[in-house]
Amino acid sequence: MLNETILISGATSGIGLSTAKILAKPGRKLIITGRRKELLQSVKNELVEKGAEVYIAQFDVRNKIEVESFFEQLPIEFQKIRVLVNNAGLAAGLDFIQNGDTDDWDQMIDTNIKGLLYMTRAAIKFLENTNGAQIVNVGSIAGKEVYPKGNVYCATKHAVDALSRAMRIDLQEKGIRVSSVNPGLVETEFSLVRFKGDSEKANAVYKGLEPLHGDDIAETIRYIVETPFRISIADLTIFASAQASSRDVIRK
Ligand code: NDP
Ligand code: 8X3
Repeated sequence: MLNETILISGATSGIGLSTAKILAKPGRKLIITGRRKELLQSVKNELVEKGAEVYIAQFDVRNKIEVESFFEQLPIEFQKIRVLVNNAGLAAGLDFIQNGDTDDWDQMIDTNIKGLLYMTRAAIKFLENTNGAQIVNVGSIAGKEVYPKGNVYCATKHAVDALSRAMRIDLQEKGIRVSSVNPGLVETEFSLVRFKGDSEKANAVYKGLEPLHGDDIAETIRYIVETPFRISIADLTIFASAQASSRDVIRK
């Protein structure tokens, strides 16, 4: 659609960054968010080179006030949002429940569940005035299954799964389609963040297999976003070929 606006949370790296790059084209307006301002500025430059109009917003999705003031301050030309991609999220730590760090739990719950809720609630006012509106929630295979030491991260992604299904029902009358995209292993900054900068542990997650790339998930999101209005893609799970479930991964 010409002149449409797409809002992507967490576009400074990984899946969100790939999605922004793949969706960038002339006639499209992109709003990209994240906490790292310098990265947002450099991503904007790249997207503008591809012909998109871009608005960057630095804020923390955990902060309700910051989320609300971001939406209040949106320039008029970026207010006709057709698509919200709820992508910002993270895992913090990988520990048995009895050893879990409660600060890690707070961070995951506040980002993956509450942040997604704040973004969604505030965005609906804009989406409901736009034809063909869509919300794409980035869930995870961790929202469909659980695995050892994944406890709280898995719980947050199960919540995203439940919220996607609930939103699809609640927003049906407003004509807002809701899709859920659930990746398996994707090599991004995800594991580096989970292991707090320990690159050895992070690299081990993807050792001996070819994981998904951010672009693979971005292409799936592009497919959803560009699908005709009569179609509602409810739920997609995407694995690397070496993965068949959270716990069935073949490594060479
Ligand atoms: P990355 O760490 O590469 O990207 C995460 C993005 O989220 C960054 O842009 C980061 O921006 C943003 N973000 C994190 N916390 C906040 C916050 N509090 N406020 C605003 N932005 C935030 O990881 P991925 O690209 O892999 O992760 C994207 C999504 O995909 C997440 O929801 C993740 O759970 C999900 N996922 C990832 C999988 C994987 O294997 N990689 C598999 C399944 C799902 P900044 O740091 O600038 O704030
Ligand atoms: C990220 C994928 O399997 O590490 O959501 O939980 S996994």
